[in-house]
This record gives sequence, structure tokens and C-alpha cells, in this order.
Amino acid sequence: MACNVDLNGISENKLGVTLAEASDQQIYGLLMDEVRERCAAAPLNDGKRKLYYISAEFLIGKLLSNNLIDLGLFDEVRAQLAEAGHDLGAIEELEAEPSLGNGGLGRLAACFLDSIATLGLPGDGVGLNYHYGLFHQGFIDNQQAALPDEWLAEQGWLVPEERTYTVEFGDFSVTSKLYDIDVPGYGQPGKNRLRLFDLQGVDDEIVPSDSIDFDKLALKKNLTLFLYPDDSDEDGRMLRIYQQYFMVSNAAQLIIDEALERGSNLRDLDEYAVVQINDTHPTMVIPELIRLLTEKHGIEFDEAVGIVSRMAAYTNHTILAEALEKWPLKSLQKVAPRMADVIVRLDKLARAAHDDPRVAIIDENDVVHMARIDIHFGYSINGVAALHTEILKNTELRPFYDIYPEKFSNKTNGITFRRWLMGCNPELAALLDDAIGTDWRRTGDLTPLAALVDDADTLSRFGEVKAAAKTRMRSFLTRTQGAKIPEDAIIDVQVKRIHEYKRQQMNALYIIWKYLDIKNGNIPAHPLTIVFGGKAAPAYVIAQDVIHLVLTLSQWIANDPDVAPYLQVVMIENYNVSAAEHVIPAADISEQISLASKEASGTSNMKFMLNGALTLCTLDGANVEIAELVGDENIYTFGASSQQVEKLYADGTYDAAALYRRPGTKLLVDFMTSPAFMATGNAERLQRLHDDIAGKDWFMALLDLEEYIQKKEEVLRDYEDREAWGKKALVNIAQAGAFSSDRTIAQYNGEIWHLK
Ligand code: 26Q
Repeated sequence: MACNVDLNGISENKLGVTLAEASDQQIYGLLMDEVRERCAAAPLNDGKRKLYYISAEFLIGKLLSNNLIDLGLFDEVRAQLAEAGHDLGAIEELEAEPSLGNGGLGRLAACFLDSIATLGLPGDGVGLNYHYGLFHQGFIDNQQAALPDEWLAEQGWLVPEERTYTVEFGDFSVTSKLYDIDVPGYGQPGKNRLRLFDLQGVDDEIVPSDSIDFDKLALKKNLTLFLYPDDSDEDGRMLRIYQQYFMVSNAAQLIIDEALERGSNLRDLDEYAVVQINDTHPTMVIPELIRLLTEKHGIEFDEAVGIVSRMAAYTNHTILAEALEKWPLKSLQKVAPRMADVIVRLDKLARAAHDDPRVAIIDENDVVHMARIDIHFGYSINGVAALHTEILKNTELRPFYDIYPEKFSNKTNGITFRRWLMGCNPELAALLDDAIGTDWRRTGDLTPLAALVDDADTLSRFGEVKAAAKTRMRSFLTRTQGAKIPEDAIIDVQVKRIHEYKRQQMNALYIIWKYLDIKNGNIPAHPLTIVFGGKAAPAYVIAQDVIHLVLTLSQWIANDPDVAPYLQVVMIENYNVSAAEHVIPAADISEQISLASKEASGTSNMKFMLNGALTLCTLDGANVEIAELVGDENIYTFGASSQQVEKLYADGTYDAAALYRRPGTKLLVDFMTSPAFMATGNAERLQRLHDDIAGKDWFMALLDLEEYIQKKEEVLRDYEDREAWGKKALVNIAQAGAFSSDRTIAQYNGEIWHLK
């Protein structure tokens, strides 16, 4: 193979020492410089029509390995480092992970940027440069502590740009500045950019070092400090609107300027630009573009509405009513009065066309329903998994589907194989190269592996790959939080934001069941390690209580010598992309146990499958598509169907108290409030969670609990047949190609964006 990089030469040149003599810190610096230079030299992807993927979140993860992969240098660099006694993984530990996202929607945006660049399409991400990101999660007294995440202090990827804009709010204006992060594509020369707007005059000093409380009224200083600042009070909600308007006003000005630079006369703007609106957080870009086209560029209102309606496309990521954004018109008028005027006019247009209050943009309480702006004044609405899109069409957005059936489509989510296979599991990537050749790296097609599921060599090699990944995960968890995990443990993982609908509490109730079962003398054949990870919104009290329950169970079990050798609970502190990269390759069991109908898609389900974990799941989101692909014998499904759940909500007949009273269930729920357990934990939190589950249980953990316990026990029994298990895992890997984000992006482009 041709030598594309000579690290030893670079080291001798720049440092005056051999690669073997250089420190990890020095090598990190060399690699950063090398990668940055190569990214800077790459030409921008071009084409007449350009995509702007606007998102409040981009959960991009560390970039060193990712960019080495995209530049085609990863394997060579790893090999040269290994030869000189260094480990790329250890060097990448020195990189701070950007804190620009919170969960699935943000990680999806990051996978999409990677795939857009890989397909050679012209498309940039547009978002904000949050100085302290979401927040850094610490655990103190078995509870979540939210701290500022100081990722920016050591950031090497941001490239400052000259561009600045003025953003005019109702009673003041601010100036922005722009930073870019280069996004190279895999196996092709061009690049795109992630464009992050920041606030000139932003003041990091107004945030204390040990909390995320800051002056929410200091808007000229705080607009780009945090992602999703606490909006449980009025000041917080206003800040959110200011922040969103700051993001979209910058985005709209950028879109118009770049189109002008490329020859648009703005009446043809939709031929030059398409905007993908990632959930409703960037929805105000629609009225803002219309405002700019009319006020600044002399285009008539109706014509501007037409232009923008041909360039705006919206992705819905949630069916939870509370996550569908609604803002009081008064608040929007205070933040951006002229943009709010446009919304009022859009509402009039929508009302004139459709005499149905269910589809009005501004409701009878003068509240603006953001998604409705997207649906009336965009040309595309998509859901993120087949089931989710059906629910949108038939239930949640039914009145809109009746009006605009042609606007609706499904785009099942995907994940980039660069990060979630080549980067995080190079041993598995090497196995695949040897087993089926290297085409999969370009095409994402892993189906040839299906012919090898009975092949003894492939099976035994898969066992080695999984063992190596477990070793890496074990040392990661020991290094980061002192957890010691038995070598032969079954690794069962539930990592995702903490939310009642995701039902981490149901998993916790299983743990209580298992604990009692072991206490009763049923000793498992293999130790079981249940790994959790995820942050809870600081204002979401029940989610904090669930974290507390899990951490308290972890401590309780660790302190019980009868049970500790067989059962262990680990909650990863500050779960983020890097942690995911360590944990996902090591997993045996992927927990995807949301209440059916509530998880729009899920994307970790795809990452686990790709890395050879078996899925234990409800038929929700993309789990449905995974189950169809791998067949019933290669997945473990349980629980009420989405139709059953929707009916329970519609009829109001779910009775948590009745389910709680079943003796087997009561025993488990009451364990939380048993005196000794309460004494170990925080009584107020445990009592509140207990009472919530026993009396309300809005997301129905008790509905599926018995079936969940039985199914999980079946999974554990099946684990004992190592060969049958390995075959199932290989079937899962072989079918995972369907979830490459390259496939997803090809569909967005073919059916929505029409770039190139
Ligand atoms: C809305 C209003 C007020 C405050 C906060 C929000 C808010 C913030 C973040 C609403 C939604 C989000 C994030 C949603 C999200 O991450 N959704 C996930 O998107 C993934 C990618 O499509 C899906 O796979 C997941 O199923 C979905 O939960």
C-alpha cells in the first residue's frame, strides 16, 4: 500500500525526536496539525443548489480518528503509532469532546454531515457555538450534578471566519461571529463545513465554575453559553427564543449572502438553497427568510412566501406532545417583532386556505405552534422511522396529512459506519474485510456476511473481536470511574437520555427482581453487568429520581456479598459520544425498551446491531425495521404494541394502581421504599418515584414489566449457547447495512433535496 503519511519523518522534522521518543501529547499535536492542514487544503463541494442543515444540536464527538478515517489515513496512522509503541486510542483521550448536542437528534445531525460529505454533496451544517455546551454530568451522593462543560478551552478544530452579521432583536441588537469546523468526506476529495455562529461579546465569566446557574437576563452576554438552558421559568423560556432567533437570523443571512455570491437574483433562491429544519428549534428560519426577502431585498410578500416554501423541509423527531414547541405570540413579538409580524401574516394565509382550527398556526390563546409553520410553508415533512411516520400521518399530524399528503414521507434514520464501525471497532472492521472483502466500506453492504453465519472461523473470530472490545470497555470504565467488571460478564446496555418513556425505570425494576432472585439462591451461569448512561434535563425531576434509583441500586448491590459476584450495575458518568464508542462494541444485549409508539426511531439500536449485540426491545421506532430484517429468531421482542398503547391513552383506561397491586409487581416497586434501601439513598427521591410509578406511571413501565422480566431471562439463557448466540449476532451485523446514514442521505437527496 502506498505510504500516505510518514509520522516518524514528521516527528523528526517538527520535534527533532523519533516517533518512538515523542510523548502522546506531542504526537497529538502533530496529528492535529497534519489533519487540520489536510482538511484546510480540501476543496469545498460545490453545485448550484446547496443544502443548509440547520440544527440546535450537532453531537459530533471527537474528530481526530473520524477525520483520519475520512482522509483515508486511519489504519496507516494506527499501524505506524503501534510500531513506535503508541496507541491512537490513548492519544485521542487528550482531545476534548465538543459539547454541542444532547441526544439522538444531535448525533443524527453529525452522522448526516459525515454522509453528506461522503456522498460529495454540497451541504453545510448551521448551528451555534455553545461555550459550555449542554452540561457536564457529575454524580454526587448518587445524584446528578450539572456542571458547565468547558470543552471549548482546549478546542483545536474551530476555524474562525471573517463573516459577521447583525441580529436585531426587539429592543437591542447584537453582532455575531462565525467559526467553521471542516467536514471531510470518506474516500473523496471534497469537504463541507459545520458553521457555528457565536456572539461577539459573549461572556464566559457570568457562569460559576460549579453550577450552570447564570443571569438569564444578560442576553448580550449569554446567548451562546448553553444548549437548552433551563426553561422551567419565564426568563429561561425567553432566552430559548432569543437563542433560536439568533441562530436562524444568522442562518438566513448566510443563506442569502452565499446565494447572491453564487449568482442568484433571490427570486430564484430556491434553486440555490434548500433548508432542512431539524425538529422545530430552527423553524423561525422560515419567517426570517421571508422577512429578509421582503424588507431588505424588495420582493413582494406573496412571492417571498412562495420562494421560501419551495426551499424549506422539516424533519419531525418526536411524538411527545410536550416536545412539540409552542411559543406565546407575545414572546415572539418581544424577541423579534418584525419576524413575528410575518408569522401573523402566515397564520392569516393558512386560515384563509383551511377553515379548521386544528391546523391554525396561532391558536385561540395566541400561542404559535411552530411545527405548523413548517408544514404549511415547507414542501416536505418527514418522520424518522416507518412506524413513526405512520403515526404522524394517521394520528399526530392527521389533519395536515389530509391536506398535504404529498408533502409527507419517511426517511428511516441511519448511522455513519465510519465512526460506529471503522472508528470504534477496528477489529470488527478487519474481520469484515477478511470475511467479505472491503467493498462494504464504500457501499455499506454487509449482506455477504449472511453466507458465513455458520462458518466456524468467522464465529470464533467474532468471539475474539467481542472479547477485545470488552477488554477496552473494562479498562475505560476502570480508568474513568473505578468500576471493575468481571472478565466473563454479560454486558447489557441501556444508554440514552433519561426519560420516562424510554423506561430506564423498568430496567431498574428488573434489577430489583434479579437481585431478589439471586438472594433466593438462583445463581446465574455468567455474571451480569447492566450498564446505564445518560443525562437528565436539570428541570426534569422524575428523570433525576430515576438516575438516583439506578445509582443507589448500584451501590446497594455492590455492597451485598451474596449478590455482587453475579450482578453489577454501572452508570456511566457524563455519557457522551466517546463513552458510546467504548461501550457499544462491547455490548452483548442492546436495551431498546421504550413504550411502544413513543420512540420516534432510536439510533443506538442501529449502532449496537452493527457491533453484534442482540436487541431486547419493544416494537417501537426503528426496532420494528430491525426485527423485520433479522427475523424473529434473531431478536427479542416483548410488550404491548403501539396500537394497544395508543388505545390505552385514547380511552384513558391505563390503571397503574391495579398493576402495582399485583403481588409480584408490588414487591419490586416497594423495594425502593423499604427502610434499609431508603436509608442508603435519598428518601424524598425514592418515595416520589415509588408513588409516581405506583399511582400514575404515565409511560406505563408496569404495563410490560412482567413480560420484560421473562424475556430478559430468556435472553440470558440463550447467551449460554455461545455458538447459537454468535450466529444471531452475525445475522444482525449482516443486516445492519440498511441503517447506514449514507443510505438515508441518498434518500433525502433523491426525494427531498435534489442536489446535483
Ligand atoms: C422542546 C421544547 C422545549 C424544550 C426542549 C425541547 C426539545 C429538546 C430536544 C425537544 C426535543 C429534543 C431532542 C429530541 C431528540 O433527540 N429526539 C430523538 O431524535 C432521534 C433522531 O431522529 C430519534 O432517533 C429518537 O427516537 C428521538 O427521541
